[in-house]
Amino acid sequence: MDASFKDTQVPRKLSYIMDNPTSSNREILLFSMKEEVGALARALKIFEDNKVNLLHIESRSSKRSIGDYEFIVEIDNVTGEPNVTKAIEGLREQSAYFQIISRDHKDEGTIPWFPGRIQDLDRFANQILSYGSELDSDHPGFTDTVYRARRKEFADIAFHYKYGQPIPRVEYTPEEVETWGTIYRQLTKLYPTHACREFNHNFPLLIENCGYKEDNIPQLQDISEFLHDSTGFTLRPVAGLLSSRDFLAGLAFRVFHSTQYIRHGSCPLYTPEPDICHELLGHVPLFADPEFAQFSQEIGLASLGAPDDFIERLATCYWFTVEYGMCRQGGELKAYGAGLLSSFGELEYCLTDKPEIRPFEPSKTALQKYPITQYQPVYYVAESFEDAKEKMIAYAKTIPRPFSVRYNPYTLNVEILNSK
Ligand code: HBI
Ligand code: NLE
Ligand code: FE
Repeated sequence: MDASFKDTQVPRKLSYIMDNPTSSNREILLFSMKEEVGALARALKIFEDNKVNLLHIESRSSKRSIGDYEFIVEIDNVTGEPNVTKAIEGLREQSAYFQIISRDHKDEGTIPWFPGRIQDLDRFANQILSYGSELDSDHPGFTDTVYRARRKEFADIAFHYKYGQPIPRVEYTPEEVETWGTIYRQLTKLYPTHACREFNHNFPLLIENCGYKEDNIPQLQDISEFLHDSTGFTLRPVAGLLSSRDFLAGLAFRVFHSTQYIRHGSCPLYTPEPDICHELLGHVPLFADPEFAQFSQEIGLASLGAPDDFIERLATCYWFTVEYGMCRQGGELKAYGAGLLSSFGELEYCLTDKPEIRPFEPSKTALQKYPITQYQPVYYVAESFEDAKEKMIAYAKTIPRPFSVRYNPYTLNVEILNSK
């Protein structure tokens, strides 16, 4: 009864305004019943009686309660539809164990919705917090109408993108290539001394295989294919900033949401916003490293269904590792965070004696406050990616979740395990 094939046939709203995320919402119900003849049929009857559309159903024997059977049912919850509430209440009464997974998770006890299949990431596209054609008044591109129109073109690519499609190629203008060139020229001078070993190993491969050079902005599709061959990571175009929850969820599937536009040419050496220079020069060389890829995926997996306060802590760990991480190699400090590797200004600054340096320790790092529009006053140092990964896995175990998750690399699905 897996109706997932139907999903692709449903016309999707392509709105630029944040869709009301609760107007029509898939919800997952996890419940258990005594193993006896007709148990599931009775449960399903409740949905039928209340005319609730089922999208997917799975069953298995329960590990929580021996002899019980556990069901995972995905429903189409149309908010304000009293039948759905009635069905849920009816089912709750009949089940030994009952749990709701929903985008709308203000109720205590409801687990925040998360993608279970890689295709589910298509649902993030119109949930962005801000995007290019609506720039803030202090953005250097605010009064530049040409720049704003260009940002809208890029936003449109991302809004229309669906999983499995090749990422549309873009012809960058001479001014855009010029901005890239300025950044590329400056940064490549610093990489040999300032970037970590893994970065300097992969960077030449990107020059060889993906068209990294001063006078060419590489194409996301070529890089996505390169990363897929190296670590299974792929790129998805994104119009602007996603919520931390959505952004981190992508990492669970080894998917990195990448911007495609370039920063405004007036201040090339530092911008607080991600742009193509940041993604390609900062992030991509590290996602081609197997240990780093696994580390990143662990943060993603830890985030699935986590409560809001833990999402914030995981986002902070992400910030001080993937974005602004430093590491010790051969007794010297090196940068591996993308925000450092894409900013000439901050890459130079991070190795001076101005910032404070502390060891990466997720339970402490997760609580650190940080500025987003200026150089970081504090950096955290990882001993190695493997060590950082082990620490993240241990930290993830402290997140309150009534289930654990496992990524299945064959089906590209996340499986919900009923034992913690
Ligand atoms: N969204 N598109 C995009 N790119 C990012 O780098 C990004 C994001 N949302 C949140 C975020 N980064 C981080 O600051 C953490 O909150 C995960
Ligand atoms: N400050 C970085 C840069 O200028 O490339 C971008 C950081 C994005 C989080
Ligand atoms: Fe980034």
